[in-house]
Amino acid sequence: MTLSDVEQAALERAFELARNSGVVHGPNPAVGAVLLAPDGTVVAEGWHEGAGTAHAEAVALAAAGQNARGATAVVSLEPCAHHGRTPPCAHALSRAGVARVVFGQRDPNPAAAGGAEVLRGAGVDVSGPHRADEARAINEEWSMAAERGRPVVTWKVAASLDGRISAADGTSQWITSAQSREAAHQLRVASDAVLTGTGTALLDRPRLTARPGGQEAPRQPLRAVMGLTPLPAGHPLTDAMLLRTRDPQEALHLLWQADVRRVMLECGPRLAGAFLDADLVDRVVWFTAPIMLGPYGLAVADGGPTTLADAVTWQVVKCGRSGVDIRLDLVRREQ
Ligand code: AOF
Ligand code: ZN
Repeated sequence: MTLSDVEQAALERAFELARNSGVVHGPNPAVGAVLLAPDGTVVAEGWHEGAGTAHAEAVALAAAGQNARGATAVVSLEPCAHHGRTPPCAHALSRAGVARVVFGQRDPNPAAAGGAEVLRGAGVDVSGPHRADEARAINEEWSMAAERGRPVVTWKVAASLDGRISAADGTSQWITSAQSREAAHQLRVASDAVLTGTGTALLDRPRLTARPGGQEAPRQPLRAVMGLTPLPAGHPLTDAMLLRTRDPQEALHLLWQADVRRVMLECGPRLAGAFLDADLVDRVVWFTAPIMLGPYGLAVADGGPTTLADAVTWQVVKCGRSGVDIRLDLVRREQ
């Protein structure tokens, strides 16, 4: 299972190609591949540029041509074994005469996994996973989604010290500082979809677009609204994706089918309760403004544990200031 220095360097290079590929959204991972000749020189490199385009291995094989014969393929992710939008890389590698395959992360996508076994079955020497944590970190959210078979959900909350997201009359703009709102737009930029409920849509009339620095980002997340209440004509979200359900699981399934893997949840207290009760919140980004809003406007108004022992504990992974506010980044504590 040990790698030569040349293979180690090639794996590092494959990680770098993946990180620089620009793939940070959508249903496909960032992947890099390097083909090494038997003497250790680099024959070709390749990287993947997103869903529908050739996989990293296929790009490298095409660049190498006949020189792939007898080569070692070093890939950041286990080569795929399935016909998805593109043909299986495991077969392409063995057909091209590649002698050895080194990979970083094992493919967490059940539909595509098994490439290592296919390659071994074809007589190719396979070594991996290597530096799996590092490789996984390149595609952390994509991996989380693949493992769960549903999009990863980040719930963003802008609340007061007393955990309120609106005042008694429903006003909520703006509880948190401009810096926190800017950070929220950055979170939208990093998401495949921004999801809210019809209740919040009707009450706040949010646009849900990503506007970092006050400018519409060139690439916008899908805007999605879930619920059964229709939006009136002229509402800013009538052209958003309408998910006619109140069930978080069903909404996530519909979003998954629309190629969404990273969902940012920006919602009212009832939808938040439904997602929490269904255990479908993976991360929370919680902004606390140093104000008190009184007894109305709870961040979560539905569900919740009936006794303390049943309460979910969250783990604080980051804690810091955001303008005059406090920002907490939390993940669900693994049991
Ligand atoms: C990629 N790029 O370089 C590799 C991938 O629908 P497809 O055919 O593009 O297949 C996507 C799956 O293939 C993906 O989820 C992953 O499991 C596997 N490997 N995908 O997009 C690549 N090597
Ligand atoms: Zn592939």
